[in-house]
Amino acid sequence: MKTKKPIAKKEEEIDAKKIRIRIVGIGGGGGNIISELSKKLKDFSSQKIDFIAVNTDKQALASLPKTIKTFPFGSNLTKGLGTGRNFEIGEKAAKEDVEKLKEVFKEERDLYIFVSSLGGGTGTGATPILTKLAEEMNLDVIGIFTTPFLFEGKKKMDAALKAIEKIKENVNAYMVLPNEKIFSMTKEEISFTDSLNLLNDHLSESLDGLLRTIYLPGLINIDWADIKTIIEGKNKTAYLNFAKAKSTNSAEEITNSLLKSPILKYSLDNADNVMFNVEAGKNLSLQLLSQISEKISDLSPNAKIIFGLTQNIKFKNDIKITILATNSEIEIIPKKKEKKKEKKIKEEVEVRKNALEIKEEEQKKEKKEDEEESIYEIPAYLRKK
Ligand SMILES: Nc1nc2c(ncn2[C@@H]2O[C@H](COP(=O)(O)OP(=O)(O)OP(=O)(O)O)[C@@H](O)[C@H]2O)c(=O)[nH]1
Ligand SMILES: [Mg+2]
Repeated sequence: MKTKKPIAKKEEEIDAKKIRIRIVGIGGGGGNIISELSKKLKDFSSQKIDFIAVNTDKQALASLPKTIKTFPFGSNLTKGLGTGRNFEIGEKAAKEDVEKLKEVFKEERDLYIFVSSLGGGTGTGATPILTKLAEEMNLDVIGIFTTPFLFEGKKKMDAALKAIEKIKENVNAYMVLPNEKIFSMTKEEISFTDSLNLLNDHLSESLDGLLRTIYLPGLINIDWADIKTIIEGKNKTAYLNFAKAKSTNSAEEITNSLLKSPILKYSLDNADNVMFNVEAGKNLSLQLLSQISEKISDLSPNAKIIFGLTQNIKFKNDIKITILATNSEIEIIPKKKEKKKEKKIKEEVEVRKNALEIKEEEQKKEKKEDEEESIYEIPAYLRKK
């Protein structure tokens, strides 16, 4: 009997590897993050992934690596100097230059990833205009946004939240990373810039995992159609995270670190699509793989689950797993630590009160039973045996 050649699968794979992605960083923070990412992804040709930074601040654009295309806008209004933290100016500048901004989408791409740090003037004002343009052109967009630290003030946070409200209708899926979460990423005192880099690095590693999943051929391959399935639709929340481990770690440890991102609180309970890809050396055991897969499936009972496996001989005993899940609740504004403590104390008081009430009720019940039992001649403790 002739064995059938898997021609169809091969063609699919080639197609998937041909897809082109543009990563757009908007404003200062967006530019910083994509600059970090471009360093991580330097092995991918610019034919596959290209980077473009959009800003009103020409000096900020000039400081970016040469691998990033720069796209200044709004010079009439801002003279190339930024918006001075004024998102109304950012919005106005984008609206005035809307025809020029369309050029960001002039070359055809299969997917756009928008990265913007909300709270300042340019990112907050211009991102909703850019996502609206993308929606009008029927483009697939994943949005990744950071929200400001709580100490930066309510005004900035409100502006960021308002922008998210405008943006989310116009993107397939969006992820919100609160800068406030950086506090839980380190115990040590850290400079402001280094702290931002902690988040930027983590996000870059996650995105690196996603893009490798798309581009590297897999033993169990995730193809472009799979990614499209995950991000199909509009206004979906997204959770993208990675975990690095050793093949000696337990499935429990690995899944826990995958599902507990330090920068994004998320639960898989109501997720509708979950894609995860395992990149590992030859030593990865089938048992570990199946246990991890089972745990993820158990946690997201209603989701369509897409699983991929990429072998990387350089990895030896290392494992990197990347997860992308859509449509579940995300925490956009994390509570301040003090608030958390306050809540915990309140809950403890609540529990204690309940325990006292229950104890009292039990005592009353026991007393009543004793009284009832006392009418029998045989002592209660003998009857209970
Ligand atoms: N995670 C992260 N957040 C950043 C970074 N840079 C700035 N931010 C945050 O993003 C908010 C907006 O700052 P920028 O991105 O510099 O502002 P912009 O969009 O360039 O706007 P203007 O400079 O006011 O025109 C800040 O309040 C910070 O909370 C970064 O590199 N990483
Ligand atoms: Mg700026």
